[in-house]
Amino acid sequence: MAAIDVEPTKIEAAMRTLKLSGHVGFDSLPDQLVNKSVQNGFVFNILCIGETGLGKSTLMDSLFNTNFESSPSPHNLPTVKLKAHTYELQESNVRLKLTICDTVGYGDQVNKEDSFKAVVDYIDAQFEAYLQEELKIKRSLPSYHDSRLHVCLYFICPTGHGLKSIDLVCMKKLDTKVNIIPIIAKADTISKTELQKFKSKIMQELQANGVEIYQFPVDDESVSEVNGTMNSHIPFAVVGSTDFVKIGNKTVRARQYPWGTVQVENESHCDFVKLREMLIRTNMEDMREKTHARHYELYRRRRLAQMGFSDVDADNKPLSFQQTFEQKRSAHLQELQQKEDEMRQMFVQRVKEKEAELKEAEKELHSKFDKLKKDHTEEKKRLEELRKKIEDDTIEFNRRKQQSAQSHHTLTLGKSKKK
Ligand SMILES: Nc1nc2c(ncn2[C@@H]2O[C@H](COP(=O)(O)OP(=O)(O)OP(=O)(O)O)[C@@H](O)[C@H]2O)c(=O)[nH]1
Ligand SMILES: [Mg+2]
Repeated sequence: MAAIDVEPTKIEAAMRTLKLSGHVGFDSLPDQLVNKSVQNGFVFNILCIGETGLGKSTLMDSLFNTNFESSPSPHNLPTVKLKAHTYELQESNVRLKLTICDTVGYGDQVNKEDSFKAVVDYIDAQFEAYLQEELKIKRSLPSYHDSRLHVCLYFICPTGHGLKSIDLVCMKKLDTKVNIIPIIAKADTISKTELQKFKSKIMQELQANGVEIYQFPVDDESVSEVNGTMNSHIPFAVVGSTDFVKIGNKTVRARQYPWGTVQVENESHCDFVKLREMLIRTNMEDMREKTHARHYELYRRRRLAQMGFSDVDADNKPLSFQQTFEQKRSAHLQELQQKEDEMRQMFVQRVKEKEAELKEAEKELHSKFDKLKKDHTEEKKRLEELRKKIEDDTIEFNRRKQQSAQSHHTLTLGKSKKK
C-alpha cells in the first residue's frame, strides 16, 4: 500500500497550515479526553518499602485521609514478601483504583543481601503481566487492571547517620524500574538541625552511589516552579498519625507527646504536606506516564531483545517486527528439520546396531544348537551301542541259561535210569 510506504519526512513536507474561517469544534478534544478518562476512572499503584514498623501504613492512612485497616507485620519472617491491597476511592466524580503494596519483613533477616530480590521480582512480574496482555492477539488493555507500580516510597530509618547499605543497594537495583521518592520516616524523632544535616548526607550518598531518584518534572510551565523548589526538599521528612487532636477550634491529624503536639499537616512540623502535594495533587499523572514511557519501555525492550527481537539486523539495517518474526520462524523450522534429520539418523543407526546384535545372538544360538545336536547324536550312538551290547549279553545269557538247563536235565535223566 502506497500510504504505508510514505516516509514521515515526506508527509511533513506535504503539510500546510490553514486558517479556519469559522468554528469547527475540535477544540473540544481536550474536554472529550477528560470526560473519557473520568468515566474510565484512574489507577495508581504505590510501593512502600521500609523496615517493619517504620510507619508505612500510618503514612498511607494519613495521605489518603482514610483507614486502610492494615494489620502490623510479623518481625521474624525468613524472607521478604510483598503484600498488595487494592481499594476503590472516590473524590467528587473521580474514581481511583489505588493499590498499596507493602514490603513485609524487610530488613528483618540477619542476612539482608537478597532483601531487594523479592521487590525486583515483584516489579518485574507486574511489567511481565502487562507485556503478556499487550502481546495477546485479543487484548483488552482498556479493562485490564494495570498493576505496574507507579511510585516507590522508600522509607528511610530516622537514624540521623545516613543511609544503611540495604537502602543504597535496594534503591540502586530499583532506580531503572520505578519512580523512587525517598522519605525520612518518623521525622518527629529527629531534631531540626540534625534533620538538615541528615537530608544532605542522604542526598550526597545517593549521588555518590549513582542512585537516580524521581525528579518532579520542571518542563511543564504551570508546575515547573513548585516542582523545582520541591526537588530541593527531597528526601521529605514525614510524620504520620491515625490520631486527631483539637487545636483551637480545628481537629487536626497529630501525634501527641507529653511535651507537645506534632501536627502532620503543619509545614513547620514536617514535610507531609509537601509529599502529599507532589505525590497526589501535582505529579500523579507524570508518575503514571513515566512508568509507562520510561520504566515499562525499558523492561519491554529488554524482554523483546531476550526473545530475539530487534529493530535492526546484524548489519544495523532497519528490520520490521514481521521480518524478524519470519526470520525467527524459518530459523526455527530449519532447526526443527535438522533435529528431525539427526533423530532419523540416530534411529537408523540404532536399528542397525540392534540388527547386528540380533544377528550375533542368532549365530551364537545356531552354534549352540549345532553343538547340542552333535552331542545328542553322539550320546544316542553311545546308548545304541550300549543297548546292542546289553541285548547281545541278554542273548548270550539266555543261551547259556538254556544250555545249562539242558545239561542239568540230561544229568537227572541218567541218574533215574540207573535206578
Ligand atoms: N514517632 C512516630 N511514630 C510513628 C509514625 N508513624 C507511625 N508511627 C508509629 O509506629 C508504629 C508502627 O506504625 P505502622 O504504620 O503500623 O508501621 P508499618 O511500617 O506499617 O509496620 P508494618 O506494616 O508492621 O511493617 C505505630 O505505633 C505508629 O503509631 C511517625 O511518624 N512518628
Ligand atoms: Mg503496615
